[in-house]
Amino acid sequence: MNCPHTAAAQTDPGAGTVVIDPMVQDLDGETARLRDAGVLARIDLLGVPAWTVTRHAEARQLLLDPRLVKDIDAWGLWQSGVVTRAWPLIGMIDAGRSMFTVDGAEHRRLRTKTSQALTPRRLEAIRPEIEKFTDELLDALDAARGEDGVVDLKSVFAQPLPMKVVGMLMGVDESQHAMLTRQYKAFFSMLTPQEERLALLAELDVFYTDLVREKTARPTDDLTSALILAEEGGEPLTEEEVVGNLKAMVAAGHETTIGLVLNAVRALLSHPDQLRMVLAGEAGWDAVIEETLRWDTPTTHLLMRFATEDITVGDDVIRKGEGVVVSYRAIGRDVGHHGPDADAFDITRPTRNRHMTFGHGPHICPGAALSRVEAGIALPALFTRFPGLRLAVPDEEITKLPVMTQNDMTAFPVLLG
Ligand code: STR
Repeated sequence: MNCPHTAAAQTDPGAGTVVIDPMVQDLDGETARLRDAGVLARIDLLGVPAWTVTRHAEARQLLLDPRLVKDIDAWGLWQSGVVTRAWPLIGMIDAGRSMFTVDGAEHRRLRTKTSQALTPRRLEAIRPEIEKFTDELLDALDAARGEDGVVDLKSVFAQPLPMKVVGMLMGVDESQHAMLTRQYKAFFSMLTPQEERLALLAELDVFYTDLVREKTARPTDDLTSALILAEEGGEPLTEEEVVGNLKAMVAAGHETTIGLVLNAVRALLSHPDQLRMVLAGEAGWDAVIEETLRWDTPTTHLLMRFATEDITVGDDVIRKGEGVVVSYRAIGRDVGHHGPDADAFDITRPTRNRHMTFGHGPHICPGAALSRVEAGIALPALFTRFPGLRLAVPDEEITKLPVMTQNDMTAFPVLLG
């Protein structure tokens, strides 16, 4: 395949390489192929080769291995100029200095305040506000019903809710939420031309830098202001570091939770016996949330880490300089970890809490508790308000967005009953 995204001509991906489809036409088929390709699989990401880890146990081990780092300068294909900013996935890796892109002691320095602000205990304080946003959006759903009774649960409910929550946390004004939603949609979509993607990332950098300067001049009680202020005796984060963390929080806090909420609703509507159990109080919403996280992960592939030394995994050797992706969807379907029926959605599954969807080790998702609170409020509120909720089209007609790393659908048309 001749790949237009890289400086050097690429050869055909070798036999055994799984080519990741940018159009996401058959996610389950692709997940099965990855699983069949082995513990470590070779993948092709728009002409760029990488390893991916597809099993729970080995992913756990690699996520604790300090020889794998986030620093893009450790990537051989980047050092040699084969991969450049012209590659459509570069924004997933070369995202500026933040807790998402550094390791070790520097990583702890960048991350501590954020993870402390997002503990279950601290989150109790914002629960009433999340409930209020949820109620308002349920009213909006009711009002947005078309003549045929159909309304898009994604654009009217699942998308604005996490944006409102992360916006409140980080101090991003409501007037900017629609702009951010539009920009991130274009950022993640593989249909967006790369020049456009780079331009929007530059615009977002200006937006976030302005916001950080504003909060530096007039601190408020949000997390962005807290990140700017120095710890007692500690060294403050630089402006670039605050901007990087802010970007990471908004992008992650909004995009991934959309998937969690919608995928849970979809799973319940297509497994009515399990929905009945939950509504009858025979199973908890937490079981729905954990099983959805395992079975239909919001993040399909997490890009990327780089080997600073040769790393042996089973019969394979990740060479120094090679890139490693973590394929969370395949890991959630690991039959060795979850049993032979790993492909089935089952909220009573004994291993439902033993998924790795939030990662593992030092970079484990700092927003995990927040997303659980959001989904734990949104899902019961939705089904309580609209007990007759159902899909307005056959489930097979729901399409995925052309996004390689996230598991996101185009729209989710429902009838509210
Ligand atoms: C998007 C672009 C950007 O400006 C900053 C970041 C850093 C955090 C990333 C985010 C990215 C993409 C989605 C990620 C998120 C962290 C968690 C989220 C990868 C690259 C997940 O999907 C798990």
